[in-house]
Amino acid sequence: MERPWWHEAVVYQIYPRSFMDSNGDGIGDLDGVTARLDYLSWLGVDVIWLCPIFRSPNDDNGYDISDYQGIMAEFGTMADFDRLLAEAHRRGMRVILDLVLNHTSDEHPWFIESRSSRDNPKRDWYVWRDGRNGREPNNWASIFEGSAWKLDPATGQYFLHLFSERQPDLNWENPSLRQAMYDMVRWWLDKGIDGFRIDAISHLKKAPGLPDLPNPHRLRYVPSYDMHMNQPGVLDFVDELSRETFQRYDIMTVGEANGVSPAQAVEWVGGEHRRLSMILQFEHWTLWSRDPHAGLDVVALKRIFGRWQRTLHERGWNALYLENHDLPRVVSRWGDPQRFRYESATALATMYFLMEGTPFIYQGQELGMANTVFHSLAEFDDVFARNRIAQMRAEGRDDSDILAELALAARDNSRTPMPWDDSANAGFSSAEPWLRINPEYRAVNVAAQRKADRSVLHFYRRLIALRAAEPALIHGRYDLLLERNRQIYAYTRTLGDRGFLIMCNLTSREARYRHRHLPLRHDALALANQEVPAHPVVMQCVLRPFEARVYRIDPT
Ligand code: TEU
Ligand code: CA
Repeated sequence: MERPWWHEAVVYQIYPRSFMDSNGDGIGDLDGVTARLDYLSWLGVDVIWLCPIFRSPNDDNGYDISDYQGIMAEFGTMADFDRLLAEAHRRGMRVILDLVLNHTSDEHPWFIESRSSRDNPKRDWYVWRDGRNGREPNNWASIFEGSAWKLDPATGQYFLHLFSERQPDLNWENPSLRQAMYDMVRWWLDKGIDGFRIDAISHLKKAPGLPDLPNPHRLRYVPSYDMHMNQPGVLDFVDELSRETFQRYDIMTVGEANGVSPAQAVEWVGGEHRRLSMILQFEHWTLWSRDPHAGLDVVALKRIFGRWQRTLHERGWNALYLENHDLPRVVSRWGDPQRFRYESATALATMYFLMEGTPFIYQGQELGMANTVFHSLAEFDDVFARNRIAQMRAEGRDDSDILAELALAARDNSRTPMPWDDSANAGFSSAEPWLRINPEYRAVNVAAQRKADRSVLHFYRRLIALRAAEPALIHGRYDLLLERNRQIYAYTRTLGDRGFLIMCNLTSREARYRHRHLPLRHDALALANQEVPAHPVVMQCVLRPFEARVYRIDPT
C-alpha cells in the first residue's frame, strides 16, 4: 500500500469558540487560533481540524450552517481565515475544515426557499412530508430528543431534522442538491485547504419510504438509528462525493461514521476505493455511554480496538481518538482526576496514541483537563443538553437528578474555554467567556504545564516526537498481549526488525504481569510516565497505578 502524508500526521482538534479570543468579546475566533499557532507547532502537531467556522446562527455552535462560503461573524472574516491558513502552512502545518453535509441551518437561503412553497424548485432539497392523522409523518425520534419532524405552518407539511429543529436534513436523493454540495467542496479545496472532517456522514441516507419503527414500549418517539444511520446505499453517496471532489486533490478526509463496523470500514477507507482517508468510529465510546458508572472494561476495550487494528491493517487506515467536542473529558470517564490525574491522562494517552492510525488530540486533552463543575441547569449551553433538560422535566424527574446526569454526560464538559494561564479568564479572553471556565484552570493550564518538569503537556509532546521518529510506531503491525488481563493494555508494534512494546496499566491499582518479551532491558526504555528503577533487566513486572511504559524490543 502507498503511504500518504496523513499516515504520519498527528491531528489537533480545535473548537474555535473556546480556543482563544483575540478581540475581548469572550468568544474564541480565527485570529485567536492564528495567535496560538506557535504553541501547536511547539507541541508538534501536523494537522489542525477546525470545528465549523462557517456563517451560522449558532443553534448547535456552528453545526447549523447558513452560508457554507462565509465565515461566522463572531469568528472573523474570510481574510482572517486566509491568514490563518497561510500562517499554518508557513509553519508546516495543515488545516482541515468541518464539513456538515447532512443538514443546514433553518436560516440557510436554500431552506428559506424550500419552505416558501410546495412547488419551489428547492422544495426537494430537504425532506418534506405530509402529517399522518394530525401527527408527525412517522415515529422517529430526533438524536437531540423529541420528534425528528417539525410542522411548518406556511405550507402545512413537516420537515425532517435528525438533530435540532433548527438543523433541517438535506435530501441527498436530489441530484441538484448533491451537485451544489460538490461545487462548494471544490471551492474550498481550490482555496488550498488540506481536507475535511465530514460531520455525521453515515446519516446521509435514510431508509426508503421513511417507515415507522415498531413501538413495543409505546414511546412517543422511537430511537430511529436503524432508519437513518449507515443505511444500505449510503456508500453510493460517499462514493460519488469522493469522486466528484476529494479524489481530485491530495488531501486528508475523515468521516464521522457512527454505526459503521470494522468490516464495512474497509469499503469506506480501503486503499483500493480511496473514498475517504479514515473514519471516526464510535464503538469504543459506546462502552462508556452504555453505563457511565461502570468504569472502564479494559478487556472489552482491547477487543474493540483490536478488531479495528486487525481489520484495517494494510487495507485501510484508522483514526485514533479518545476525546472530542461531543464527549466528556476522558480522565473523568476512564481516569482518576482526583488521585492520579497526571498518571491516568498519560497512561490513556500512551494506550491509544501508539496504535496504527492517525492520532487525534482534542484541545485541552494534552493538559489532562477534567470535566467542569455545574451548579445549576441554567449553566448548560448545548442545545442537546437543553433539550434533554426539557425532556427529563417532562418525564417528571427532579432538577438535582437531571443535574447529576448531565454533569457526567453533557457535551459542555469539553467545550469550556482553553486554559492558557492562571490569570483572569485563564488567558483565554480579557472579557467574561461565553461558557464558564473550568474552575480548575489555576492548576491546569498551558503556562503551568510548560514550566513544570513533569506534566501531561510535556508527556504528549514527547509522545508526538517519539511517534514521528519511529516508522515502526506509524506503519508497524499491531499485536495484542495479555488479552485477558483486566488492568493492563499491552501491545507490540513491529516493522521489519524494529519493534516496540507498549504497556499501560489503566487502573488505579498496582498490576502484575508476565509475558514472552521478558526480560526487558532498562536501556531499551523509550518512554515512561513515571520514574522506572534502573535495574538492568526486568524479570517480573509490576506496573504502578496508571503506569505506562514503552520499550524497544527485538522482534526477530
Ligand atoms: O455529531 C453527530 C453525532 O454525534 C451523530 O452522528 C451520532 O450518531 C450520534 O450523536 C450518536 O449519539 C456531529 C457533531 O460532532 C456534533 O457536534 C453535532 O451536534 C452534530 O453532528 C450535528 O451536526
Ligand atoms: Ca472574539
